[in-house]
Amino acid sequence: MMSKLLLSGFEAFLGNAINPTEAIVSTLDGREIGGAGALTVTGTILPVDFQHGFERLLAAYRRVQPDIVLMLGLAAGRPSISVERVAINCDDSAPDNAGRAAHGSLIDPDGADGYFSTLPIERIVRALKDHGYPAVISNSAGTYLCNHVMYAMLNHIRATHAQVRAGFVHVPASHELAVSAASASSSATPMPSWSQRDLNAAIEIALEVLAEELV
Ligand code: PCA
Repeated sequence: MMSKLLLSGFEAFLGNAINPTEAIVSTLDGREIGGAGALTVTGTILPVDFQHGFERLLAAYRRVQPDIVLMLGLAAGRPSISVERVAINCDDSAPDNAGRAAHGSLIDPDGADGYFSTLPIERIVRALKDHGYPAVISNSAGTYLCNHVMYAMLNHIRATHAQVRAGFVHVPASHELAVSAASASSSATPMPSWSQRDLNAAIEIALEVLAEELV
C-alpha cells in the first residue's frame, strides 16, 4: 500500500527576503519516493503566524491523512541541516508576520512540557553525511514558529492517539537568501549558505530514509 507524507515549509519572515523551504516543498510536492512509489509527498506552505500557522498545517493534515509529517523551516545562520530532536511547550520570540511577539507563553496549557520527534533522526543525519551533506541532530528548534508547529503537531498526534510519525528539519540559508541578506546589511560576515539544489537534494535524501524505514 502506498503511504502518504505531508511536507510543510514556511513563507518568508522577519528580515529574510525568501524562505528556501518554499522552493524545497514545491520541488518535492507530488513526488513518489522509494521503490514502487512507496511514499507520495503532498506539500503545503505555512504562514509565519502564531495564530494561523498550525491551523493551516492541521487543515492539510486532515485533508491528506498522512502516515508521516515532515516539517521544514529556515534556520538562517546555521551551517548544516539540523534534524530536530525535541519541541517544547513555549512561544518566546520576535514578532511573527502578523506583528505578534511572544513572551514565554505555553503553546498548550494542558500539553506536555515537550515532545520528542518520532522520526529516525540519527538515521537521517547519517544518510545525509553519507551523501556528503553536513548534518547534525539539534536539541532545540527555538521558540518561534518552527518549534510552535512541531510542538502543536506532535501534541495533536499524541492527543488523538494517531499512528502518525512526525518531526522537523531546519535548513540553512540558500545562496540567494545569503546574497540578499549581504546586500541589505553592512555586516562583513556572510551567512552560511547552500545551493537551493543541494537543499532540495538533502531533503529528498531524508524522504528516502523515511520511505525505507517507516513504510
Ligand atoms: N523558520 C522560523 C519560522 C519559519 C521558518 O522557516 C523558525 O525557525 O522558527
